Amino acid sequence: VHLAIGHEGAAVGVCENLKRKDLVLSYHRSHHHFLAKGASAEKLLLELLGDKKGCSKGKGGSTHLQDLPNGFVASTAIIGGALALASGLAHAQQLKNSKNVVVCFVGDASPEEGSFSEVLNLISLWNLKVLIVIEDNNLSCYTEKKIRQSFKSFSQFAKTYSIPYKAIMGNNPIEIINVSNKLIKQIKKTSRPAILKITTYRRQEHCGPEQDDNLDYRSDLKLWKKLDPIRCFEKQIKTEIRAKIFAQESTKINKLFSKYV
Ligand SMILES: Cc1ncc(C[n+]2csc(CCOP(=O)(O)OP(=O)(O)O)c2C)c(N)n1
Ligand SMILES: [Mg+2]
Repeated sequence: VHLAIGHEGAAVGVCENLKRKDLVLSYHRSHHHFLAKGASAEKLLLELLGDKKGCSKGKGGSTHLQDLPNGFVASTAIIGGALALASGLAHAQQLKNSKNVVVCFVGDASPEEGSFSEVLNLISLWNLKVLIVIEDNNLSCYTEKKIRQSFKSFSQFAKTYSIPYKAIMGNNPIEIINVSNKLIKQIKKTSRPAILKITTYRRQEHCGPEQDDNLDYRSDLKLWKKLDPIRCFEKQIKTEIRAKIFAQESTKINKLFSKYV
């Protein structure tokens, strides 16, 4: 079970802009994408328990989720695997003259796989409506990017294959909604793919519910706990509500004031 605690902003921010018929693919860390695309939380829990009433009849488990009526096509544990499916799915949409966009969520380890470059080449050449969302938590299991990757930025891939690229932080869901809204509109209008890199943080261990701060393989743990997207969103909402209440009250106070002056 690969939990997505800390990654929620990316899933909600992107899926908020999708229609039910738009299609989503995901990787081994996929619970948040499944829920954000409107699939049933109960069916997800039953799936984790291996129950027949689970979204994949209890046979897929955490890493193989599916909800076709809600446009959640599949999650798959093979790194880079979902990307190949996304290009095929988008090609099928193109042949059907469909307006649907295909969103493929991947981790920061996927550009280390050959399929990443192959898929970028194809989706660009064939003008496929694919949005690749890289959830960059800096880790592949327990290994940081700096000792895994020879390239400096994912944008280098985008440039090579002439694909529009945007990089944002993953702690502010409102910003993610706005940026991905523009990208998705652009993909639908131009029929060109795009890449969105979201810098995020994995709160738990690679697998399972534990959080072992003593393993000492992470940088910036304390800072990221403060940047948790749900916490940030809660603060933002409270500030907005306070501002609204103050605006309402101040009109009343001003009226009262003018009555007595
Ligand atoms: C082709 C392939 N190689 C290795 C693995 C083993 N593996 C499973 S998850 C994982 C880490 C992936 O990291 P990332 O893509 O950044 O996703 P994250 O777990 O950080 O969300 C690895 C190496 C795999 N599933 N598939
Ligand atoms: Mg990662």
